[in-house]
Amino acid sequence: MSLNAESTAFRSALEVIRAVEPRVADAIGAELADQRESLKLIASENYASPATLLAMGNWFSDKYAEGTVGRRFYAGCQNVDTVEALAAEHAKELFGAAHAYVQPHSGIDANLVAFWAILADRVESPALKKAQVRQVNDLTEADWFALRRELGNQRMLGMSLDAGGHLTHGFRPNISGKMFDQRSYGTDPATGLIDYDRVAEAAREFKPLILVAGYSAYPRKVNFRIMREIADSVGATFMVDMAHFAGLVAGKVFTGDFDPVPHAHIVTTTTHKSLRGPRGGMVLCGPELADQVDRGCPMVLGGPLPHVMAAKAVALAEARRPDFADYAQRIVDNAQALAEGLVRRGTKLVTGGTDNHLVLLDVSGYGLTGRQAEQALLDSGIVTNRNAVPQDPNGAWYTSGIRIGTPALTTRGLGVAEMDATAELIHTVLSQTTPGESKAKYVLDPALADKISKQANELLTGFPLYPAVDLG
Ligand code: DSN
Repeated sequence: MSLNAESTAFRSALEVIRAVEPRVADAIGAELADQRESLKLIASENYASPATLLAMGNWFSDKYAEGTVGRRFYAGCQNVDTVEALAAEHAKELFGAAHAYVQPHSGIDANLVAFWAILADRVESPALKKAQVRQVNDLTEADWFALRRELGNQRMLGMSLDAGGHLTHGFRPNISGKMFDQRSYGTDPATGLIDYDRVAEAAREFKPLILVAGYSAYPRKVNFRIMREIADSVGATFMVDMAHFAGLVAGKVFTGDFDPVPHAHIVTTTTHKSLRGPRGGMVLCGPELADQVDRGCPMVLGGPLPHVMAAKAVALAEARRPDFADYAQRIVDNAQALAEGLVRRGTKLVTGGTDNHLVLLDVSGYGLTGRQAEQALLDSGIVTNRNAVPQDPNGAWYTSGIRIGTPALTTRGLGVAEMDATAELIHTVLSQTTPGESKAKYVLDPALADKISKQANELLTGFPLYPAVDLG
């Protein structure tokens, strides 16, 4: 029997790897087996296509390419130029952006590139101007001192971590919280929703240089038109980190006021979440920030990863196909079905439901911490992650929440019927788990965990992962 192209490609790759270090080949094979068996509900994960995965395993990995297309610090970058330009072109077309920078290695990197571009564009710094018009070597010690003082302590207003914001939006464990004077806006304690009047009030009081919108655990749409009006009212640059919902923007589920690209001065994203590409980041902006953004490497980033840019070009081409819009809509349909299934069973959800790809459970209703719930679900074959809920009494480590998302299961083909069954499995585990003597310990009958694992696995049997890939 002749093998299809995907099976041949992955089998051959593993054979070549096995000849050098068999344990790596085994681990790669085991990862596929584990992913095939688990009910993956991590909101930030997905399954990239075989074409995207294969685009990463090649000699582009061997090439240094600091600089940008046509302006490299290394010779021989003509083929890197081809893939970087292709990825940028697909990104611009897909999102309707004037400029795309596809080099960031991750979401944090993309945000650092954006922060630098905004600082360089906005901060009134005679020393910075001097640095930009003359060679950096011409700056005196006094210039450098002034430059550091002028760039430091700029203000950023972003969504608070426990309301669903992201670490890189100005929080202490991340450099953004150390380099900026940061303040955050939360959500309305009664509804869990962003209160735009409160955001406007905070912006008026604080007068940030940067207003950041975007989230990793907020289950609702954000009105970017209103956020831009708030930014404009205080002269702030409006930045949106769309990492979580980029696939919903690409698939035209989020349009009009809910599409960040026409409203923000600068948009950052990862490429591996709902967008379903390779692990990496990207920045979109208008012409006024493009030059600064293109200085990302070497200003902020290490050498670009041309093999990942090749994979970004492939994944973005896939996202431009009509079936991606259908995929994006199914992500939201599934998240809403999952939320409804949980609510019907009495689970408490932050905001009571979802408009996007994620659902945030408040597991205090089950008498559990997020940590206990996460582990009990994992024992039962259901992969989620714990997450703080607004004003979380258990803090960011133990938490009171569980975040679940549907991009990955939707890629496998599961639909609303399976979401109701998933809600039943989650509710059964959580209602049968009792807290132990610490915030991390819990008691769950191993026989029940085993039974649920089998049921979770059965749920997946009609929806094989990477059906074209047979590793033998
Ligand atoms: N760690 C990602 C997430 O899970 O949301 C964001 O960086």
